[in-house]
Amino acid sequence: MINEVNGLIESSQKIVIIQADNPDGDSLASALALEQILGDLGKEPWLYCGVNIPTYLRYLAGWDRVSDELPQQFDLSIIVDTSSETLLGKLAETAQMMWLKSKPAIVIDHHEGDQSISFATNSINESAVATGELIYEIAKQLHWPLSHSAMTMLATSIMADSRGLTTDKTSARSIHVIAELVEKGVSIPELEAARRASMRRPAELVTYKGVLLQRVEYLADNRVATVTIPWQEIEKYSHAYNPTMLVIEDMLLAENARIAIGFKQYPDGKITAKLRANYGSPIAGELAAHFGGGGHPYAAGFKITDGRLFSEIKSECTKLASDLLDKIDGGKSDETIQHTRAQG
Ligand SMILES: [Mn+2]
Repeated sequence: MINEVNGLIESSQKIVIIQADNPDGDSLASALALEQILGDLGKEPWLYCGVNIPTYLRYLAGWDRVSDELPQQFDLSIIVDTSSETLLGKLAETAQMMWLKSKPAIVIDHHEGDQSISFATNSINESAVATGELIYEIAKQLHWPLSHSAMTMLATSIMADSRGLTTDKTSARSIHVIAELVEKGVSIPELEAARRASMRRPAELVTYKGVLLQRVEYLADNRVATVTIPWQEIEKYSHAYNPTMLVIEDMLLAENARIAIGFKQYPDGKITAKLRANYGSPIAGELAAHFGGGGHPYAAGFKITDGRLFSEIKSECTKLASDLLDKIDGGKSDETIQHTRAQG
């Protein structure tokens, strides 16, 4: 497998590196690491992603080289950090998918499971905490050159998906890879300082966060935290930051809090909700699905456009959350826990 991958890369000149339509720290840093490596191998890499790179990732140098179009001509594609064709929807919409399928495609991904990309020529899909961990090991096996910036990106990708080496998928191997990267000169404090600097916000947002926190309600024995954001505030602050995201993690810090729900009310009657659950309370996906939305056990969302009253939606949502939590606590959690695996 690895030799076939090597052969494909050796015989190609222009190589497109593809991220799915849900770019994150792992996919972007992995793509940027590969871009470096392929460039150092004398190839012409091209970065593609169907959607805009989220602002919180724009501290990673090179994000602005990611294009939402495939180049006119290329020899090979490398799809990173996904094995789901549905996450390549933008290519399908724009008919560029035909173009992609007409060339060999390599998948490098760490979401092992039943999904696969049907047109992939080769797939390296192994358990790892991040795609960057796999790329590091491939690079070692194939003796690819690893410049300082490539190694920095690989470490960034691993630290992102492992949330600083703390998630359950973080293995001894992940820590070994980080240790080797540090030995070779990567500075973890530097990565962290860069990430934190990117999180600084205008002062008015910090003040507004305080206003939102005062508005948080703890319901159903303090297990369900809710906050509601009216249109005037969406209009005023959304360009700078998503109001819900300012407080949703803090809402989950209260004792007994199990799930946090951020509602937004729009002038046309539309209501949206963002849901985050604490570890051990994987009900977010099921709760969102009840309202026609979706997501993962710990992070999900929904949108209501049928004109139902907000007060109704809120009380139904709180009640169902409480019921789902009771069900988990009662040990009848089998159905609740079975959800699509998070694309981390
Ligand atoms: Mn990943």
